[in-house]
Amino acid sequence: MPKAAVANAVGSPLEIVDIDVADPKAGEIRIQMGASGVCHSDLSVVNGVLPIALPAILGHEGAGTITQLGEGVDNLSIGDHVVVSWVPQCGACYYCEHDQGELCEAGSMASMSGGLLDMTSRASRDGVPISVMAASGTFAEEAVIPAIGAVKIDPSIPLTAGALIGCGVLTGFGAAVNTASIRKGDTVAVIGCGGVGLNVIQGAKHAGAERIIAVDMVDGKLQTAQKFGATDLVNPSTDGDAVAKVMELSGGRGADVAFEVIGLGATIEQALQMTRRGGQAVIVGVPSFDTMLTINPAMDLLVSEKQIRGCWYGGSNVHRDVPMLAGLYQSGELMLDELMSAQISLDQVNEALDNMGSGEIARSVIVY
Ligand code: PAD
Ligand code: ZN
Repeated sequence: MPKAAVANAVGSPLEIVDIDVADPKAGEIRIQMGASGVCHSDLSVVNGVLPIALPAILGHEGAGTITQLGEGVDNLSIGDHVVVSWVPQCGACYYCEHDQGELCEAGSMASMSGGLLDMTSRASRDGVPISVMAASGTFAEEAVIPAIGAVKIDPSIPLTAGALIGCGVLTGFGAAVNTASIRKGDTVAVIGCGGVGLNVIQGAKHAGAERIIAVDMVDGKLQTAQKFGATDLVNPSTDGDAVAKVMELSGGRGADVAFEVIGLGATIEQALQMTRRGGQAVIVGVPSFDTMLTINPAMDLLVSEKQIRGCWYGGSNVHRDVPMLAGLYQSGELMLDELMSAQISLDQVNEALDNMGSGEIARSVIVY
């Protein structure tokens, strides 16, 4: 029986249990999970910040090998290595056709439902169904997922690297390249330099940003940020107010684009304050659903012509962007191995969630 890490209740550690995984239905595939990253969004489910139906198998940043095909799946084969997309993307709905695959109609419904495209899960324990996080549930040795939520990668790419692409890299790199369309010479600020923020930094560097100001409370995170392309480092706990620092570093004008990659109201407001007139503040971090902001629409938006916008899954078309990112990794332009600060077993997932706040951990990756 495959093992999985299950959240039973908000605030409780994940329980490692044996599960049953039913056969894939039409349009679904079974995968043997190879690796799964541990993302802050997993911790947010445990904390109750991100509400999903419990009990649930967490994990949404995974890659694995196809072991079974449901009826009608003809674009994938048994043995293929695939990255799991936590928003399955159909390619045919209004959003997919308007280059907003991250908002795919069927995929978004599935992703929020705790199940697959028909909103039911294939996983169960002693006959009782268990939800899966984001149509994936990658904290499991085996999973059945929608075929449109799998993107084939070259088998020479380690599944650990493939897993990281599945959430942190698509989201962070995509926030810089797709959502903000960073231009050559831009000045960028990134508040929060964890697994996702580091990828905003490497995406900004790739897009040609000249100045990349990393903001984090942990010096270890800032040192890693520098390796990923940050040109200036700000630790508000020792260097003072982050907004003042970014204004100073940008000649008093502010950043062309400021990203919030933590998920706190206060730092989202800071991102808007440190954005230049006419620039963009991009929300990547997921705040609790009751967070409200104080924005002065006349000054903060109208007269200053600033934009504030959300970024879901890096504005990614996964069927286009996963192969692109895998190619950048193969050509040495995308740092993925460096993101993986610890390889762990499934049993160590609670420790990885606990360690998320420490300076050393960029991403812990479960290897199956
Ligand atoms: P992480 O825990 O690895 O990184 C968060 C970073 O923020 C850490 O380095 C902290 O030290 C730092 N930090 C915390 N508080 C502060 C503060 N007050 N000031 C400065 N720095 C601070 O998380 P992650 O990188 O895995 O995820 C970051 C967020 O992105 C989180 O909210 C997650 O849920 C969200 C996310 N969003 C999407 C999306 O589609 N928008 C996708 C994936 C993850
Ligand atoms: Zn994630």
